[in-house]
Amino acid sequence: MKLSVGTILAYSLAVEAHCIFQKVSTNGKDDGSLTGIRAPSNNNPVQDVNSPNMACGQPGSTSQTILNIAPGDKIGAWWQHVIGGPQFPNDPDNPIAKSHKGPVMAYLAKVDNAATAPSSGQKWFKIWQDTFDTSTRKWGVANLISNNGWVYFDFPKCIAPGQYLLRMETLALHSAKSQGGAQFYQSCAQINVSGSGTFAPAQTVSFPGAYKANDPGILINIYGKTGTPDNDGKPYKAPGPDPITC
Ligand SMILES: *[C@@H]1O[C@H](CO)[C@@H](O)[C@H](O)[C@H]1NC(C)=O
Ligand SMILES: [Cu+2]
Repeated sequence: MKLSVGTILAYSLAVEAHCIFQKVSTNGKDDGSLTGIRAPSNNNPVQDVNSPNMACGQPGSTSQTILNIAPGDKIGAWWQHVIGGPQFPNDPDNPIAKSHKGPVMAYLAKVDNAATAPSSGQKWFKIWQDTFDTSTRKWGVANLISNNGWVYFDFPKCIAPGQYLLRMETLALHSAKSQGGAQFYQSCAQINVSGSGTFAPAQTVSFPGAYKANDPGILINIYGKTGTPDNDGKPYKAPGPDPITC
């Protein structure tokens, strides 16, 4: 059989093993699929750091729900291969293909109304990240995979009450050695924070804008001397600002 280039392309796209952030849990309570989430409807990554989709992913699902969060809550963010979970039973690429290595990050932007605020034009600050452990040579994504797609972090105690967009990002670096090869997977959750925190970020970033295509955490060959994706055990600096400290 003679395969056309188009056929081969369609096939290789179909077997790509990407992922989507699509659900939140709060202190172990599952908030429900796509509830309070703006998620892309397909799992294709954003690869242009200047795309408006760097904020909350390609436009897809919308929700009227705003999730209530208290400072100090244990937040879970759930990533799966496609919306709903695995693409098919025993999907080996759920929650994401094991080839995908890189950091997982969380950002917040203060908004007046989390259900209606635009994804673009917001002022973001980073609240958490799981990047690369030089001692175990494990990437943040590896922790996501071993937890069936869940990443957990404590919502910072100092965050001031009000509504925010919570931007969750997985950055896959397996093809990042050429410019434009890094894969960005992000969606946003719409949240309402209670309590009496007073944190006001001294600096914020924009999406797009925060990242440059040649940032050392984006244009990077993570394959060490032995050809394994372990960054040769060297420290890795994720793109964007450092997470806030309360
Ligand atoms: C946000 O949380 C505050 C404090 O718990 C609450 O009074 C308010 O009704 C909440 N707003 C929304 C939109 O859920
Ligand atoms: Cu992928």
